[in-house]
Amino acid sequence: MEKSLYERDRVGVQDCVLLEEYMSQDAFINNLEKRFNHNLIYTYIGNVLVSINPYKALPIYGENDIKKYQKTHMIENPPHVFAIAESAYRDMIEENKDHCILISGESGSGKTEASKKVLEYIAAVSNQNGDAKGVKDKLLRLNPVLEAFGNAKTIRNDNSSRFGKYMDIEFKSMGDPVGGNILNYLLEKSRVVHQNNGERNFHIFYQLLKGGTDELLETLNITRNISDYSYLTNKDNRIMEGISDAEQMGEVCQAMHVMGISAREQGEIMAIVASILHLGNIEVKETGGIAEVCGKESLVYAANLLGCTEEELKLALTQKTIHARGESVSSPLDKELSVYARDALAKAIYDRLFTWLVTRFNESLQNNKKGRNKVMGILDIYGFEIFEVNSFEQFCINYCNEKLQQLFIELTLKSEQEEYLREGIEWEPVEYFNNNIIINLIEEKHKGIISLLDEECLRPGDTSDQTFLNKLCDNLSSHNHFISHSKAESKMKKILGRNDFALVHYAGDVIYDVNGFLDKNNDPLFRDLREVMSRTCNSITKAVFPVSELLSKKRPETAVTQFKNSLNELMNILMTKEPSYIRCIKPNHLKKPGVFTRDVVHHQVKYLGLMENLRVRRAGFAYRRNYNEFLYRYKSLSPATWPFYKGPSKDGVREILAFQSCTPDEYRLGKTKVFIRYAKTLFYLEDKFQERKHSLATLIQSRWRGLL
Ligand code: AOV
Ligand code: MG
Repeated sequence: MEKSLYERDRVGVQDCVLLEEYMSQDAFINNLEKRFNHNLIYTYIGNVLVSINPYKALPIYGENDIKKYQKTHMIENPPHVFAIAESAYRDMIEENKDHCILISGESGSGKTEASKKVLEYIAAVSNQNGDAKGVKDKLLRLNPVLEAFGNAKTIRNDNSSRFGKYMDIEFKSMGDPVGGNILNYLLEKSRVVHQNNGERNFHIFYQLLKGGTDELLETLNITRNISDYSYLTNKDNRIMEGISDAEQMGEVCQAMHVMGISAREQGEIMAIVASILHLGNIEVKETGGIAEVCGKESLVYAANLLGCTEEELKLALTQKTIHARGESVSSPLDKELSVYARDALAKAIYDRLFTWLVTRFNESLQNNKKGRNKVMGILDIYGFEIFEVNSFEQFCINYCNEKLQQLFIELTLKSEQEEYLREGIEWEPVEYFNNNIIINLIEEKHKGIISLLDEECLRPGDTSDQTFLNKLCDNLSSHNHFISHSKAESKMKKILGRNDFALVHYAGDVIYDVNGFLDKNNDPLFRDLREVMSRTCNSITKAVFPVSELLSKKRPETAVTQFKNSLNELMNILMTKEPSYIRCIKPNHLKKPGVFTRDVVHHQVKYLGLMENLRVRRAGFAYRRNYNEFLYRYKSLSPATWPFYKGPSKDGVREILAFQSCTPDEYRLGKTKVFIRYAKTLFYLEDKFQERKHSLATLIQSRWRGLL
């Protein structure tokens, strides 16, 4: 049990509910810092794990560490992501409940790494006899492929997830994994054609150029030279420290093989990736307002790889056909529209390829044997982010983080209140910032930002990003969490441009540039291009651009509405499961080990609501423990319970507390648990226990000596 309680002065307390000055934010951060300086990156707030990114490999994830946590209770070992995984896993098997592990924190704080550790742990401790090896192998191989296609270097994180991921692992009643399913959310596909300075395109492009065999590159007509491709250039920084794109390529191909993707399909996938690079190199010039493709080489290569004719692709890129009353009329595009069409095609192909991969993985992980299985979900999404210029993508990402924060608040408050009610202990209400107000600002029907954006996208007539911004300002200016240029105070006014609006998010103020909002939300892909793609010989592009889509008369939902609906579905899924939380914190903005910048941590502690979390968790009581467990540890502290005790454990606990002269103010006895109000009471009991243990040991030793 709490071995390191004694080390509290040197390395801090492992559960912040035991901090004597638990109300003070400084004490809380001091504790995190103390622990971080000793490479203790994990700390609890009750059953919530706080994890601080060490930015260096720590020797705490080995086989022995896994063994240490296996079949143990959370309180028996120091805080660890393995303890959270173990507790969720055991509870799922023993209590027969679905679980989910919710990982949150800002970009670069360690969510994806934590999710991988959870998976590794589960794979290591489940089905040790081996007949689920196939499923486990697949679960472990998923990440390299998903990351290759869905992660990229941003200025916040060298391996930033540019999509949201929720993964369910399905278990048989004995705890053997039998299948899985992934839900993916909104890939940031604009990255395919444009990246900001210091950032990269998705990893797979570099992996292919650096790690593909000579033969493959020759077949795809691509070089190893990154600067040959316009979709990969214009950036300052293309090299990533410590990551070898070439080596990763091997791992990705092997993983695809394990996932059941055939060599032929892998060839088609790489053909698509290469075709996008060629598409980016197609140049368009304009004569008399009419676009014309120049430099045919890239066009030919792209058409070949996708499996259409060069002529078909060229026409689709330079003209637009309107079908009406059985007739079709084609009109030429100008240069701007033609380049737009080219980029839209590149983004659409990549995005659909990504979804195709996820679908294939799900087929490969599908459990065909039906029965009542339990699932454990792991949620790892893109974290809250603020860049110099924030666009539609950041709006969606930050909105998603608001939703998760809301879920966290609702569920932690609810479960604490329920526990108090269940135990018959009086509940002392805790003030909590409820971010519902921001969610309403975004989601509310008719008046929320999403509704206004959709309205502007669907409204016929002269609409633009600017008319959308005007609409926002007209409707929302009085809202406390919305700031328009005209409403901004002078300091903010300077930085808030005429194209901007700002939202006061739970995690900070973010200025959004409306440029591109309408287009990204409408996400149009000209019909001519969709038609060509539906006729391609590459079986993947053919499958992901189905003819049925062309026949459908229904207007597809806008991007933001699709996202909103899928997030709400996700919230419903999560609400039905027993949640565990990992709250990730970034110690500095430099991506450096050993640097703990208080301001940076302070900000995250504040917006993650960790202090409120702590207060809720304590709600007046620093510590709570099941009667049996409490009695087991402290029974030597009262003659009524030592050495033998046979009565009800609640009475035993009462005896111990009375014998140790604890006053009624210091504790409450619930139905199944004892609640201790002050950490000092617990520390007092602990010290007494240690003294007693020591004197008992000495006594036993001297008896032995006497016998000899
Ligand atoms: P994120 O998932 O929270 O960001 P990551 O999990 O990708 O962040 O972590 C960022 C980087 O920090 C990793 O690539 C590692 O180099 C390092 N790191 C994180 N956790 C650990 C750990 N436990 N031990 C060692 N290094 C670690 V984003 O995906 O950007 O929101 O969208
Ligand atoms: Mg991530």
